[in-house]
Formats: sequence, C-alpha cells, structure tokens
Amino acid sequence: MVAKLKIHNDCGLENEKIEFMHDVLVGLSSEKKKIPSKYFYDEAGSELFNQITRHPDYYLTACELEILRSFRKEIAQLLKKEPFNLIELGPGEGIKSRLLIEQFLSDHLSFNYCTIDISKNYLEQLVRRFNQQLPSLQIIAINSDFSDGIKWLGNKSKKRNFVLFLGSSIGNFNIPKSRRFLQDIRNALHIGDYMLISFDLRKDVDILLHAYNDSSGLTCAFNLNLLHRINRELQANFNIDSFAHYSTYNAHEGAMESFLISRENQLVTIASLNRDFMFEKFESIHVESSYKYLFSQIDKLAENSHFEIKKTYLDTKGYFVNSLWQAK
Ligand code: AVI
Repeated sequence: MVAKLKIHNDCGLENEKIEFMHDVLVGLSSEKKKIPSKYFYDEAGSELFNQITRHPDYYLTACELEILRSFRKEIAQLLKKEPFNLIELGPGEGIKSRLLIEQFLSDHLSFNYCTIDISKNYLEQLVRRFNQQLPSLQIIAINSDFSDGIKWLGNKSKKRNFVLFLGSSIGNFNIPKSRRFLQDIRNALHIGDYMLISFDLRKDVDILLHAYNDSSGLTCAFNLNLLHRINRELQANFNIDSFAHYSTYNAHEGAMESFLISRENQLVTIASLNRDFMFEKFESIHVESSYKYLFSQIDKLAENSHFEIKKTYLDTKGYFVNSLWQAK
C-alpha cells in the first residue's frame, strides 16, 4: 500500500522572508548583536546539523537513540489500547521517530503519523524516505511552525494524541519561552494525551564544551553558515573568514552559548535591508543558547504547563532524559 502524502502549508509561511529580514534587522541593530538560531536551518545548515548529530563529540543523539531503543516496547504497551495520532514536532531525519514507528507497526498499533516542520525541504525528504521504508504508514506532513501546526491538528481530530518533541529541541528556548510553548501545546491537546519530550541534562562542563566545539569543525561551519545564508538570501557581503565561532558554557544560566566574533573592525552591507552594520574587532553576535536542565527544572516545566510526568527514561551514562508526560 502506498503511504498517503499530504503537505499542508496553509499556516502562513509566506511571511517567512519578511520575518527573517525583520529579525536580522532588529538583531544586528541591538547593542548586543544577535540572530535567532532558528535561521541555521537552510539546506546547507540542515545537512551540517545532520552530520553533527552523528559526530561522537555531540553525545546527545546517541544517548537519545539508546533510550528509545531500550524503552520503545514499554511505550508501545502504553499506547496499544486505542487508535491515536503520532505527532512529531521537528522530525529532522526521522531516525529517532522511526525507531518508535517500527515498534508500533510491528505491535499492530492503530495510528497515523503527523509530522510538523518549518522546513519544507526537510519534510519532503522525510516523507519520501518514510514512503519507501515504511510503506504501510499513513503520513500527514504539515509545513508550519509548531504552535500553528498543533492548533490545526487539534481542530481536525478527536483521537488520542501522542506528541514527540525530541532532539532536546526545547533546549533552544529560554525557560520562560519554553513554558509558554509547552502551555500552547497543552492547550491544543485533550486531557489524557501524551507527550514524549527530551531534555539534555547538566553535566561535566568539558563534555558540553566538546559537544559544541567538535573536533571536526562541524559546529563551527554550522554557525558560520548563518552568514552565508544572510549573504545569499538578503544580499549581504559578510566576509565569512573575518568571523570566528565561539561556544562557551554559562554555568549560571545552565546553557551552552554560541557566538560569532568579529576578527576585525568591519562594515557589512545588507542590501535587501538597505542598511550597513558596523562590527568592531572582538564584537560578538549571539547565535544560539542550548539549555541544559536540572531535574527540578523539568518538574517545574511540566507542572507549570499542566502535564503530569508519568515516566523518566535515562541513558546509561545519565546524560539525557526522555520524559513521558500526560496532559492533566
Ligand atoms: C537542535 N538543537 C537542540 C541543537 C542544540 O544542541 O542546541 C542544535 C545544535 N547547535 C549546535 N550543535 C547542535
């Protein structure tokens, strides 16, 4: 049977370029320059991110795969009672969700797979791959941001929902934003619906520093690719070689923080914004924060967004958590 493909993109993506222009203008005009990390993921950035997830220094993906392999049977047991929508927010290459889907299919669970991503390119590749690898799977692909996509789904289906928010993606939001985001998801769900959400835990700082300064220079290329993207899409003239990648750990925030640092005094023109931006030597652009969690913070986030923590799945090193939440 051929899997069904529907890509829905009626959630207002036309404004994507305007939003990008706005965020770059505001970010580079601030006293402390910044650009949101969501703009890393153009085609080249997504490919670099895929390579990072396979690199041994970036331990996060290996830990999460170990957890999913160990506990997928138990998760399938929990879901077998009734038909459900498996909803994945930001599937990436779908390697993690595939582990669960294969288990669910082999246990004959009744479900369809809805995947939501801002990147149309990512979605198309994923759907093509899943159509080949998992031909009996019913797929709905929604090209939108997470909150719009989940609202759209909430209105469409009365079935039990099981949301996957994997890859420690929540870690790229600060704590207040995480809380608002999780409350939005909770509001789109029904009482009793489930969410499997992953968090990278606080750990030895050296391990964190290696993960975000990997020995092959992938993270460096990933961060600098943001300037390539601005050059291409907003007609800018960043000289990439005159910026350095710098990632460090902020112990008080509990976050890895990444910056691009200007190696010299320089003027950069962004033609589509009709603006020049001055960079002094050693001036930084903040490009990403990756929050690392204490167990108490995870408990508080669940409580504040009206979820109950049903299970906490850990990898053997104790680096990473997949937390199973149920909507209260
Ligand atoms: C997607 N996100 C959870 C990754 C992280 O660890 O913050 C993105 C990333 N940045 C550098 N390496 C990976």
